[in-house]
Amino acid sequence: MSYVDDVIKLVEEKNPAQPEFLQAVREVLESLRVVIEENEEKYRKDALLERLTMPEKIHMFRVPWVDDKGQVHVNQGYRVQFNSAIGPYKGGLRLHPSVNIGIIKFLGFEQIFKNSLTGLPIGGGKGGSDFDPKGKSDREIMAFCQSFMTELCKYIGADTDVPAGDIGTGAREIGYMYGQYKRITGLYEGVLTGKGLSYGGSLARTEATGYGLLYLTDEMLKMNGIELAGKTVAVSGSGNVAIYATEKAQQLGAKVVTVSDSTGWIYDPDGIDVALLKEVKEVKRARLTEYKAARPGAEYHEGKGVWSVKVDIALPCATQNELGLEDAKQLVSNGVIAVAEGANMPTTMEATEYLQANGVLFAPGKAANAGGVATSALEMSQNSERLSWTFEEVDAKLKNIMVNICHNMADAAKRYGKEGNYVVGANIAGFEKVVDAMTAQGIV
Ligand code: NDP
Ligand code: 2IT
Repeated sequence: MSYVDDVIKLVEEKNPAQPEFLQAVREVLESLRVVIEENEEKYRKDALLERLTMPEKIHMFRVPWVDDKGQVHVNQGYRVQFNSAIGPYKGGLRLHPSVNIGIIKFLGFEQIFKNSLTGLPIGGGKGGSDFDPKGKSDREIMAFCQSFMTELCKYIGADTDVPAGDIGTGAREIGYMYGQYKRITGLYEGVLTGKGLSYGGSLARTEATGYGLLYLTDEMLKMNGIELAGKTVAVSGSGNVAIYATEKAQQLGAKVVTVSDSTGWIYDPDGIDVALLKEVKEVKRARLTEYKAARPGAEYHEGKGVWSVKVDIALPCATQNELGLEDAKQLVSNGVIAVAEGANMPTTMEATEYLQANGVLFAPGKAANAGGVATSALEMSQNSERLSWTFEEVDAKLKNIMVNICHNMADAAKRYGKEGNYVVGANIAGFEKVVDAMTAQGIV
């Protein structure tokens, strides 16, 4: 068997109950086949892929906290420090009841290549907890965050591991965690990104993932002779990534007609009202039914359905595996031109293959949503030099990074005879730098 097949089999045997992790490993290794085969003997001897698919360290810990009624709850905390070949571990913290070790490992594995693609010196990591922030009071959120950080602080630091936000972790949670880190360690350092502007946060970090997604999408369309302005767009999700993807798409002249959350979705034929969406989601932390209540021209539907709307561009920005084969078929039959992933692995492998086989431009998450972590790395730079840059400066750097990623993934695909296959291109471009650094640093 080939080395790639051997390692996929090994990872399957060792991680049988981690379907998302296996999915991510298969997707990456399958697409790296062309590169691995060129150096098969050397990589096998160095156990390169065995090392790449095994986290350097995994921390798992108990997170006890007390609710407003005095009841004690216990959650599981995680930090997976996957790969530090090119820089300190970097990646978000997900707070969602679905979180388990397999999901954190999939996210940490993706993060290695994504962070490499940014061109900035950051390794791959991810963490989080099965804590559910929904319906909790501010005090309960603070109690959880303080307890979580009381353990996590032992493993992180500005030069070792720098967590940030992800699903369920936004500015409020980062604030509580930062306060606790500082209280325990006495260090005022850039140990978390996504911080508030008054205590070391970067301008444009809030917007970065969504804006970056549109900068890359715009560039990918341009490379293929297509204009973004005037296009109709479906966005899923209504959190941080979805909101700022919608905002930038509309600034660039496209019309976003859908958003969703875990209970339902909105179809707004006049274009999503971003100010209203922010009010509902960022301020009130309410359901999308409130958006509909304030916007009579919009429709609200229970359950799933954003991919059934006829659009030119689809931007999945909610969660993993939210766009399956049937959705892909519907999008193609409605004439979709491009799909770009704002979320991590939102498209199943079958759906991705179907879209690509039908000529749809497809930008994988590790390239398309890299603007968030790239701007986190810019926040780290600003913290190190104890300065803050203007919004325009950060936004210009972000745009430049996304345009570079777009060309790098296209060029890498071309180099290996897979022109237009940006999944292969992004994986190769991300992999090359990590492998180079791992090889140079010896067997560690
Ligand atoms: P948020 O928590 O701000 O928003 C998540 C959105 O997705 C909400 O609308 C949420 O609905 C919906 N959602 C989450 N889980 C599910 C689910 N299981 N089923 C249906 N809907 C769901 O998170 P972000 O916007 O930060 O993250 C969205 C995606 O983008 C994730 O995949 C994340 O890993 C990825 N990402 C985030 C980055 C960042 O900088 N924040 C950077 C790069 C990638 P509800 O509120 O009802 O749960
Ligand atoms: O998936 C991701 O890239 C993030 N959640 C952002 C990570 C970061 O460190 O900003």
